[in-house]
Amino acid sequence: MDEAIHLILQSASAFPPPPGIKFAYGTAGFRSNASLLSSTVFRAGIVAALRSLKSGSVIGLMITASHNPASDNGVKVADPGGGMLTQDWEPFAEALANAVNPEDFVQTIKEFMRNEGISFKEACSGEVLVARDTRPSGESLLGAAMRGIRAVKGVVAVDMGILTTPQLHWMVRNRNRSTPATEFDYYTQLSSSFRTLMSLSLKVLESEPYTGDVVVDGANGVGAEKLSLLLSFLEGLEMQIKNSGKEGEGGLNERVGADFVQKEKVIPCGFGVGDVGKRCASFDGDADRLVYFYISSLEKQSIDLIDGDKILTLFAIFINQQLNCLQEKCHSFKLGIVQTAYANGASTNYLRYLGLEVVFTLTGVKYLHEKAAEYDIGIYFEANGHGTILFSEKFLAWLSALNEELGSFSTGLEQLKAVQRLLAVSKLINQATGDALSGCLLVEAILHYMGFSIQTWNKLYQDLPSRQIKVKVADKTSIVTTDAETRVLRPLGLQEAIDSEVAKHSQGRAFVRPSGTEDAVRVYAEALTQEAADSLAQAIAEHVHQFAGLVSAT
Ligand code: G16
Repeated sequence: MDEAIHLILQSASAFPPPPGIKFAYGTAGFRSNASLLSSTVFRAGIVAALRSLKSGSVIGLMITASHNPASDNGVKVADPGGGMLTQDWEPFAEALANAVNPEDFVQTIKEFMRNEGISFKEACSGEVLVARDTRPSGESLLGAAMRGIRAVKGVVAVDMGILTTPQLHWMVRNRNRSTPATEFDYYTQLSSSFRTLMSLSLKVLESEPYTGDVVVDGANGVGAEKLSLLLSFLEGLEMQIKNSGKEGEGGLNERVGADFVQKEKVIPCGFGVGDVGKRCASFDGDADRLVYFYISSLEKQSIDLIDGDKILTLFAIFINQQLNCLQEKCHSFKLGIVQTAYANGASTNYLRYLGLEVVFTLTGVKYLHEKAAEYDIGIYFEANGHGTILFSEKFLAWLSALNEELGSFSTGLEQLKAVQRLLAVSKLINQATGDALSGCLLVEAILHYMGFSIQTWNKLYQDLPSRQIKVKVADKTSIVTTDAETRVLRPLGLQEAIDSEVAKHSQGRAFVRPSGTEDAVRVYAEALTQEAADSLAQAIAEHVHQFAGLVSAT
C-alpha cells in the first residue's frame, strides 16, 4: 500500500494546488477558472479511479464547465449507473482537492481507502472513461486527469475524445450493463428509436402538420457537431444548425445557448429575420440542457421561451396518455414529476391540475435524478432545460412482456402502440442524465404525434412572469439557505427583507441561493406582471448586496 501511495504522491508533485483557493464539489462537480484547475482535475482522476476500484465498475470523468464562459472549466465524476458521483463521496473529493501539503494528501487518501475498504489491485482491475468538451483548456486538463487516474495502481484511463457530457454518461451506463456503448452505438440507438416513435404516431388530420423544420442554436459548443453526426443517421430529418463553434460564429456560451436564452429571454446571436416563425431550440455548451423558443419581436429582440418546465409538461402529457391507454392493465405503476424551486408556479399548477404527482428537490440534477428514480416512471426537469425521463427496470420488464402478449393478437391495437411508444421513448431518452440531443428528438416526435405547433405547445399554460439576476458578492457562502433553498437562514434579517418585498406583489414569490457552479448568488422572482417580477428581483438583489456585500449585479 505504502509504495502505491508513494507513486501517487510522486505524480501529484507535477500538479501543485494553487495557494489560497478552496475548491467545492458544487452543483455539478468542481468549476473554476481553467488556469487554476490542473491539481483539482488530477485529484478528481484519483477519486474516479478509487471509485472504479470500489465499485468494480467503469467510471466516467467529464472535463467541462457546461454553461460557464469559455475561460472556465470543470470536472465531474459519473458513477456506474451513468448518474452523478454518489453524494457520500463528495466530502472526500473536496478534502483531496483541498489537501495542501503532502502529509494531508497522503493521509486523506489512506484514511478514505481504509474506511471504504478499498485496496490497490493488479493491472486493469478498474477503468475510467475520460471525455472533454470543446473548451481550449480541455486538452491540458485531460493530461492531468489521465495522470491522476493512472497514478492509482490497477486502474486504466481511456481517452474518449471530445463528447457531450450526456454521451459520456450514456457510455458509462451502457458499459456497466454490457450493452453497446460506443459513440456510433449512441447515434444508432437514438436514431432507430426516434424512427420507431415517428412510425407509431397517430395520423393527425385536423391539427397543424409536422414540418421537421427546426433551427438549433449549438451554443458554439460540442453539441452542434454531435447533432450533425446524429442527423447523418436520420436521413430526411431537417434541422438547421447555427452557432456550431466554427471560426467567426462567436464564443462558447457567449450571448448564445440555453442558459443565455432562458435567463435573458432575448434572441441569441446568429438568429434573425430568416428565423421568424420557426421552431428554434438552444443547447448549452456541453449539450446537457435544452430549451425551445420562437422569435416574438425582431424589433424588441424578444422571444417566447419554452423552458424546461414546458418540455417536462409536454413529456408528462404524452407519457400520461400512453399510461391511460394501458390503464386497465397497469394501475400499480407510479408516474412522478420532479421539479425545483425555479419551476414556474404556473407549470406546477398545470401539472397538478392534470392530476399528476409533483415533488420538489434542491437545485442540481444529482438531486432530481435520485428522486425521479424512486418512481416507475420519473420525469424530472429544471426550468433551465436539464432533464430526462427515467423508467424503472420493473416497469420496462412489464412493458416488454405486454408487448409480446399484445403482439400475438393484433398489430394495430392502440394498446400495443402505447406499449411500443413507451419502449421507444425509454431507448430514445437518455436514462443516465438529461441530454439535449435525445431530448430534442423526443420533443420533435411528440410534437409530431400531437400535431402541435410550437405556439400551440407554448399555450398549454401561461408562465407567470419571472426574472433571474446574478449578484456577485464578496463571499457567496455567507448565504445559507433551508427549505429546499426557498428560505435564507443566514445572514440574519435577509429572509425578513425578502418576505417584505414579496408581500408588496400579488402572486409574488422569490428566493435567493448561492450558485454551485458560478461565483455568484442567484435571485429568482415571480409576480403577476413582468415589470413586477423585474422590480421584485431588483429589490431583493439590493438586499442581498446590503447583507452580503456587493461586487456586481447582472
Ligand atoms: C449545472 C447542474 C444543474 C444546475 C446548474 C446551475 O448545470 O447540472 O443541475 O441547475 O448547474 O446550478 P447553480 O444554480 O448551482 O449554479 P450545467 O449545465 O452548468 O452543468
